[in-house]
Amino acid sequence: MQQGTEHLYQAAAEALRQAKRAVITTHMNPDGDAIGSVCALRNYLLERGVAARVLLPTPAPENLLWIAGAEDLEVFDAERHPEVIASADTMVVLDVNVVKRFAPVDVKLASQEATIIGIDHHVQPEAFARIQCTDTVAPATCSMLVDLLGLIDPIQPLSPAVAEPLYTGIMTDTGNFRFPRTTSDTHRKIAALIDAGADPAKCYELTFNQSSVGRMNMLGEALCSMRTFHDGRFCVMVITSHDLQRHGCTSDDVEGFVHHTLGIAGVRAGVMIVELDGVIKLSFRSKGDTYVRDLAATYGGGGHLAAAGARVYGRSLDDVVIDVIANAQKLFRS
Ligand SMILES: [Mn+2]
Repeated sequence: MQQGTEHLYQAAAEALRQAKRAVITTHMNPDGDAIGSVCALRNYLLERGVAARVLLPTPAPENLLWIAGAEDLEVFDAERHPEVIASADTMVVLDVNVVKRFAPVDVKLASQEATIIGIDHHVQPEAFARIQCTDTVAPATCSMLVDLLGLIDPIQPLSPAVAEPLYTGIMTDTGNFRFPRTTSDTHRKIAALIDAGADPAKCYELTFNQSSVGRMNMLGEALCSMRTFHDGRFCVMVITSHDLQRHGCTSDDVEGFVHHTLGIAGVRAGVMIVELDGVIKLSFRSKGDTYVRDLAATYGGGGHLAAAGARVYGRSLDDVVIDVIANAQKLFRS
């Protein structure tokens, strides 16, 4: 955990020790760290006799539905769920720093007495939680949860139903243990999770080796679209709505393709530009001392320093592509 934040983890641990009814949520379009963290905490709390429910802003992707507890994930329903939140004594918001990214789930629906806990590794969290644990160098929210669960009960080992979702969250958020925030501490946590019953081969197989032929063909097309700019330092991948349609793919299917932009020698930053119905989705990645978060912010988006995104409405694909290439120039000024 980040220095000076121990008391926050202690406070969160104490609140979760007292919890009787908990609601857990995470960001829209949840990834492996989001689903891993909500399932792990849900399973952990259920094992301790807490009535824990997960309410998601949008559904979990298919390739994560194998995770223990995913069968009970619920997508927020404005009719039934405000009551569930209002009757909870504890609400935990995982892997998200911005209120609008977990709407329509809303901390304002919670009772005055409820304790709102935020646990996240994104920068600059909005002030929605009473207890906010932030660790911007943590490789995953799941790795923060390993610390937190160890504080709640230092004696009892984690069950496989808790260890495996945590393993999966760290595996996915570190790009299979290769992103810069992967440290010896990460690997020590991973070792402990394997000892507690997480199966690495199973977690990889069920999460990643689940493509359709259409998705693989789409990947081929996306790779062929790649071009470099700014002396080979910026790589652009473009996916049109026509491409998606032709291969029977949705925007979920191209999730993660962007990391291939960084696979070209000399490239320091890349973008995947996806044309969807009425919106253009931008996913930025960078490495070394090149950071793309500010570039994403110029399009109203955000995220991590080296992994950020944005959505652009009401502009044509060509227009956005030209604009992004021009704006990316500033990444290489210095
Ligand atoms: Mn995460």
